[in-house]
Amino acid sequence: MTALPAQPFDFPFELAHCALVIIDMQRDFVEPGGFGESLGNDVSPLQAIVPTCAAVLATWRAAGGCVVHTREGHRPDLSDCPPAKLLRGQPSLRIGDQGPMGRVLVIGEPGHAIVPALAPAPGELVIDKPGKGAFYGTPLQAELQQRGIRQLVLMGVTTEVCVQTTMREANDRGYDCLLVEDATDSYFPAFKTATLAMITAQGGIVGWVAPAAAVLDALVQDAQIHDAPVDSAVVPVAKIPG
Ligand code: TIU
Repeated sequence: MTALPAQPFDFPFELAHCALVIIDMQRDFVEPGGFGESLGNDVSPLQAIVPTCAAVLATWRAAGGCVVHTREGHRPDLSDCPPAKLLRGQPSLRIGDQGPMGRVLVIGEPGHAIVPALAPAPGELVIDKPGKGAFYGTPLQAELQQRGIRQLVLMGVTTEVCVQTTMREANDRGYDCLLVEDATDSYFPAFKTATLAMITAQGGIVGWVAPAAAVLDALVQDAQIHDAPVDSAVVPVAKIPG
């Protein structure tokens, strides 16, 4: 066990039982012309976290940890999209409409893909989810159980929507969760700030929060404990761009 410095107190990190869960880093949320922009949002702040997510992902892979990617999206016939979600609000493009990156939030369309810098590697788990939480309507819990996972380190977007929903779902299923604070973002800065505060309040009622640098340090320490050196020539330890 490695004590990972975090709020509200150290996170008892065990790589062998911990999955890195990257939530919905899809072109539809992060790039212009997708679902996020169709809702009236400026997507540029979300693009800014990609290098930090990539640094944590590269080190996690080098350490041999379990990696999970999630993608929010729906079947082409939209049969898994409840009317309440389809008809919500007044977006310029609705789910399933044709946009510049194909049909919005539809599985297999260009906009549904994870951004190239964070593309899943062979053997990594990719969870397609119809809702905000990564456990609802997906095999995620069974896959984590098979791998002996008890802890989740989370990154991705958006902080107060799909990331926080997934953390709360994970809480109720018994997982300890840590959110990497500089590897998540919201279209609303105040909502990100509030979410980080909500997670750590009341003695970590939802979980822990820590910067990417602390996660990178913990990965190196875990590798030393288990005599599995992480190659510092390859791994950008504590060198997070931007
Ligand atoms: N992935 C995710 O957070 N889905 C959203 O729809 N987020 C918004 O903030 N709209």
